[in-house]
Amino acid sequence: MTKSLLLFFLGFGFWSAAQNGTPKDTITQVVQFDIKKMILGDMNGDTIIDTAFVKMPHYTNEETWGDCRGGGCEIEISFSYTPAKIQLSNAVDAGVEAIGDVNHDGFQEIIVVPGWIIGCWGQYRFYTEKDTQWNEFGRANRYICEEEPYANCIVKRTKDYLTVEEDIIKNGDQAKQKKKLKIPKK
Ligand SMILES: [Ca+2]
Ligand SMILES: [Ca+2]
Repeated sequence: MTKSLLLFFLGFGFWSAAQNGTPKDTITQVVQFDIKKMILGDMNGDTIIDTAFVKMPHYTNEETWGDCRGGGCEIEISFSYTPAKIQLSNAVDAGVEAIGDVNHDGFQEIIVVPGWIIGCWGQYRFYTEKDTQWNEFGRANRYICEEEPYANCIVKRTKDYLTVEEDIIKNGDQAKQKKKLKIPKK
């Protein structure tokens, strides 16, 4: 058994065990979970539901947030249907959501949202997969403490562009601002 596969099974054990209890807060979750499983729907059109696995670091100890074991606070996201992976640095958690087949190549695009220990301002990062590699094609600044589908940020879809809404601070108040992301060619 390879090391990463072993880690996966260990992580899945922690994840399963944690499902039986009730995690009190996100800090507890990060410490307990090695791997978070996220159901994405059918990503590649083969009618099989696909899954993302978010491998999250452990803290060196619970008193020192921001210090992660094994070097840095890094996330690796792997998928059930493709060998392509996404690596994020300066993150201790991440969310993944499918947003439909934006460029009509038969595979859904995704939004990935890296999470840090504290703070409500984050980024939605848009990815498309080509030749078993994930490529980022845009970002939107978002207030991430409100739980909502990531796809809510997309206000318009055309053949060439996604129009997304960013959260900004304007004259001291939270406001929205539109941004156009060019859709990558298939
Ligand atoms: Ca599938
Ligand atoms: Ca696509």
